[in-house]
Amino acid sequence: MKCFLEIDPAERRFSSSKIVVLPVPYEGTTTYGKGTKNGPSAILKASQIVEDYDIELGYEPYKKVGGIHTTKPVNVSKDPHSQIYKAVKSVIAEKKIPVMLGGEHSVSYGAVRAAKEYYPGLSVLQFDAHADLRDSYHGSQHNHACVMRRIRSMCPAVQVGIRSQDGEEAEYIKNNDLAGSMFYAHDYDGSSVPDIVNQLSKDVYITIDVDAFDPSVIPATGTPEPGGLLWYQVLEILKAVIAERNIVGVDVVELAPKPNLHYADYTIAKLVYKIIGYISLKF
Ligand SMILES: [Mn+2]
Repeated sequence: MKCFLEIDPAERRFSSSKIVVLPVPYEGTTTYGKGTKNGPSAILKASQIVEDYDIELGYEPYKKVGGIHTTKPVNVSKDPHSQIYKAVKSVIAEKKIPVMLGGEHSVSYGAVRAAKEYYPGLSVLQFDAHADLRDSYHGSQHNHACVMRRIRSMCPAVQVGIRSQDGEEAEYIKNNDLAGSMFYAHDYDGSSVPDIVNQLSKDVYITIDVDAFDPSVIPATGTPEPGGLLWYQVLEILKAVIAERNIVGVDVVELAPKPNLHYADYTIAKLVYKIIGYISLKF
């Protein structure tokens, strides 16, 4: 597997890099289209042609964060959730920011668990088409459709771009008074950005299921839903949140690369670098 961006090996050292990219090729419970285990390698490959220089920021973000280190793929062949937890914890323990590339969405659980240990006041910002608030699905509490239910049992969350949930999830939202933290796609516009920021605590973990994007932006995902967010809408939210909160970890999950649709892989590689760019504004 390649490293993130085509940069000099000296710019990829763990010791100096504030950003550590972790490929997590885990796919255990996908529901519909398959292939998210191939997400990390496709994103890393596409990152080779992402321009190092960011026009919006006017510099090369990787230089400002001391370089970007990419780890070996996390071994998820056995006990994936604890392997992910350990890998993310080892990065946070060094005061670096983990940027995890999935893999299916259930990978976020171990990462948030690790982050919460170091940042007890943690909150989570989720971009997703799906509420992911089922208690269990297809017999597993660690199905990708349950990840936000698991995360909400650990810390508060704000959910953006949602346009698919079932009746049980609707009940859960109602019974737990969570409606104010759900930003549904059908009535989303930019005026929601300050409200999203204000609902997040000081330390924030960001999880991005790429199906939050409209399928015209990202068609390569296992469970696509029409009516999603567009590129600049997502960037606007990310920029505001990253400027006003302390980002302690990030993941981008559920890309399922498809032949002849390499623009989707590239878009996610670029998204990851935009996030690193917004984080670099604080260095
Ligand atoms: Mn989803």
